[in-house]
Parts: sequence; structure tokens; C-alpha cells
Amino acid sequence: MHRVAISGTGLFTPDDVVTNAELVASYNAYAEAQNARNAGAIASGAAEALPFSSEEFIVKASGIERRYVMDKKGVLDPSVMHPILRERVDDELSIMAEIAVAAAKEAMEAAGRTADEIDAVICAASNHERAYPALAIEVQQALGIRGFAFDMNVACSSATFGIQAAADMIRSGSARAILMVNPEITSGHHEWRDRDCHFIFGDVCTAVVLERADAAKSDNAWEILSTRCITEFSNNIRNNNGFLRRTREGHMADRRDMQFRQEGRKVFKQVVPMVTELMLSHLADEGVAPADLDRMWLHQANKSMNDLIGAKLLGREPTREEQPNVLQDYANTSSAGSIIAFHKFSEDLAEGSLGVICSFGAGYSAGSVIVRKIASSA
Ligand code: CO8
Repeated sequence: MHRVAISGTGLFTPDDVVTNAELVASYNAYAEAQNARNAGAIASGAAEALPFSSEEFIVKASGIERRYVMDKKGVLDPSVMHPILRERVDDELSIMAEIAVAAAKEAMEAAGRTADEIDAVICAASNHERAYPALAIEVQQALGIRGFAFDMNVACSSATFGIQAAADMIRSGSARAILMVNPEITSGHHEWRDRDCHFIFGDVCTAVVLERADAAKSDNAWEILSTRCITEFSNNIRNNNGFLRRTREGHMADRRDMQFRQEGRKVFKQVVPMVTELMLSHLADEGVAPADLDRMWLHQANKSMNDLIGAKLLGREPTREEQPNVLQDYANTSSAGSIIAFHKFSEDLAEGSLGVICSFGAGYSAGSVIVRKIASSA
């Protein structure tokens, strides 16, 4: 059995930024127009007026201040309210593969690895722009990687589940090094017309190179000491869009359930204990005391949620150094969130430092990855 390390990470960030002020102005203009259109039905009590959104609520409830998106114009246009992305012909690199390749190149450079040293590609994301051929295979071809590639989806937990899958394959010897990418164009399947969730998501792509720890030559290499993944079925975060849509009567209708929807309060209440229990039991089984952790890179969905999980682990509120957040700048980027935090806040730690990457979300699903730094320039 081989020891496994994360030896490089990469991040693609779109150019367009949407602030809360811009988002709220756009949503409120949409709500005003809808209410004017439905004035008669609202007056007769047959329909309810759409309520307005507020910047104060968004920051207080979530900690989010802005987000990156692939197309700001479409998202903010009250008559559109979704990104407009140019359709690509089959011979062109698809958009999710393109952002994955950008993040992958950075991760491979950080790891000091070329395409011929990588044996597999995993594309782990919360939604893929098509079912087949796998995006991972397209990324593999674009980068000139041999071996094999496949897609997987565990919503917000896709990256930690992807790390576990890659680590297990490297450990057992079926691959020497694996590239995992997390292209998240959440703006495409998010519901920007729903006041209760329109502020939650952003677009981004992360990439991780994993390889045999003994062979890692990066100066920011982290050995994976242990991984643990759990799932528990819940409808509280759901998207009903899928290939069976056209088999159903009225399939062309613009149905709310075809985009992301959630029972946010229930998710908060049910996922916090699930994640806390997962992390505490995982650490205990590996003989790591929470107080020994130098850093926690948690899924980035809600600041209060992360503060609560951190406090339950440490018995006190964690400092920003112990538990960095990127949520304020990126919003929830689904599977990429904990990896962005790791990418931005892992280099400064010294050799021997201990940390845990943890993501959680729809499914429900949660993944925990305990890591120890084995090479450092810090
Ligand atoms: N502006 C003003 N007021 C608002 C707004 C708004 N935008 N939205 C809601 N309100 C009002 C509500 O109407 C309510 O009013 P009242 O008290 O009068 O009824 C009040 O504010 C409180 O509303 P909530 O109870 O909804 O507010 P919360 O405090 O619960 O905060 C959150 C809402 C921020 C959504 C919070 O519940 C949360 O973060 N929950 C956890 C969610 C979470 O972690 N989800 C994980 C999902 S991510 C995932 O798994 C990936 C899925 C795949 C990716 C999909 C990409 C598109």
C-alpha cells in the first residue's frame, strides 16, 4: 500500500463579480416587474406579491458579500435572470472542460507534474453540462493525459468524495498520480428569481493533484492520513431537472423545481450535527485531538454554520487562522468551496501541521479528509 499526498492545487476564477448591492437591485427590479404584471391577481388574493430582498439580510444570514459568475449580464438582467453562455459546437472544448483545464494546469504546475506523469482524471462536481462523453475524458484529452477518466457527482461533497476515490486508487496501486477537477457553474442551475436563495451561489473551478507521498516533489505537499465519507437521503436540497424531463407532460414549462431549491433552515439544523459527529468520530478514530488541528478547511455555504461546527469541535470559537472562510468573496461554490480555502490557506503552515478538509451538502452528504504537511517552504 502506498502513502498518498495532495501535492498541488489550482483555482480558476471567472472575471465577473456580482456584489450583494447589484444582486439585490436586480432581484428587486424583477420582483417589482412581476408584481406589476400580476397586480390584478395580487389585489384579488389569487396570487401573492413577491417580497423584496435586502443586502443586510444576505450578509447577516450567510456572510456572503459577493460572488464570481461566468456571465454577470444575464444573471443581473431582470428579464433574463440566468447566465447566457455561447453554445459551443461538439468539436470545441466545452465550457466546464475549459475552466477545469485552467485550474488543472495550475495544480499540475504546483505539483511539478506533467501530463505523462498522471494516470487518471476525475471530474467531481454538483452538476455536469452533459451526461456523456464524460467531461473528465474531455479534460484528459485536452491535457494529453493517458490512462482513464470519469465523472462523479455528490453535490457539494463531490471534491472530498473525489479525494477519497483518488487516494484509494493511488494507495492500492491502480494509479500513480490522479488529477481531480471541480468545475462548478452553479449559476446555470441556480434559481436567481427566488428571494430566499438568490444570493447563495457563485462559479469557480478547483483542481487537485494527488500522488504517492514518497514521490511528491512539491513544497506544499500534504499526506492524506485518512478519509471518511457519509451519506443520508434527504429531499431538503433538490433539483428535479434531468433526462426524463421530456417524458413528462408539460415538460417545457418553466418549473421552479428544475433549479436548485432547498429548505435552508432544515439543512442548517440537520447538517450541523451530522458534520460535527462525522468530524469528531473521524478524528477520534485516527487518534487526532481537535485541539491538535492547525487548520480546518470547511465547506463554504454559510458563515454561522462554519462558526458553529468549528466551535463544537474546539469547544470555543475558532480563529480566522484556524478556520479561514472564503465565503464572503466567492459565496457557496458547491464542491469547490473547501478546496478554494485549502488552496489559498495552506502554504503558510509548517511541515508537520495537521488539518482537515471537510465538505457537506445535498444528499445529504459529507466528507472528511485528515491531512498532515510533509513538505513546506514556509
Ligand atoms: N432578503 C430579505 N429577507 C429574506 C431574504 C432575502 N433575500 N430571504 C429570506 N428572507 C426572510 C424570510 O422570508 C424570513 O422572514 P420571516 O422571518 O418573516 O418568515 C427571514 O428572512 C428568515 O428566512 P430564513 O429562515 O430562510 O433564513 P435563514 O436564517 O435560515 O437563512 C440561509 C437562510 C442563509 C439559506 C440559511 O438557512 C442557510 O445557509 N442554510 C444552510 C444551507 C446550506 O448549507 N445549503 C447547502 C446547499 S449547497 C449544496 O449542497 C450543493 C447543491 C448543489 C449546488 C447547487 C448550485 C445551484
